[in-house]
Amino acid sequence: MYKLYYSPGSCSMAIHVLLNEIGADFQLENTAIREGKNKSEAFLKINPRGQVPALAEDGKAMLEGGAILTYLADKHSSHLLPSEGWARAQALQWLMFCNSTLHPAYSRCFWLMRSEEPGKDAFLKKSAEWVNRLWQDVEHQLQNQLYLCGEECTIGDILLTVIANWSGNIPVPITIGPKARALFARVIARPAYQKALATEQVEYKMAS
Ligand SMILES: N[C@@H](CCC(=O)N[C@@H](CS)C(=O)NCC(=O)O)C(=O)O
Repeated sequence: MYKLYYSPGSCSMAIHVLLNEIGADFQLENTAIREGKNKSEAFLKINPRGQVPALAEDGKAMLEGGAILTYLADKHSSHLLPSEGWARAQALQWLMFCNSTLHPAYSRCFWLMRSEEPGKDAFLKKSAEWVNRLWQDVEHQLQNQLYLCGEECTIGDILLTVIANWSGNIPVPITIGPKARALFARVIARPAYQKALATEQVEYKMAS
């Protein structure tokens, strides 16, 4: 039995969706960031950085969303992560793009929004421009295909869809193209995604 420490709508939602996809036996622990539960003494023992996701299994805890997604997909032989070769390399590349490039680009905006430093508005504008540039890359990738890696959904598409839904929280317009929005519509239509949205009580706002 797994236990997922999550905060509604945050990056941990991608793991929640994957746990549904693979039909895993799991429990959820709401570690709501808005309520400061990620900074509780109990959770800091699991992740001293106070960040979700964390996945507990057999008395051990695993951190870092990209690694958790890869671990679960491999362990449960999920079709959402090809098992070898170029197809796997591409799926990992786009997962890492979401986890290590797009997610930190949004995080930078959120940090700046909370900052009281002089000149923060100019930095926020620049940071949002970078987010928009990354969405242009995604749109380019989707010109002739339905998903990031071709015609099949992979775990990167799920994380991409989760991250996109944060866009309305940034007070600078985030522009996401029609191909990406159509991808989000396909991804959120999956029963596993619908179930996670309902359980976390999150409204999805970015699909076309
Ligand atoms: N690299 C980490 C990033 C995790 C992360 O930034 N999580 C956010 C939610 S999307 C969080 O917990 N933020 C609260 C905080 O940093 O205090 C991962 O992929 O697991």
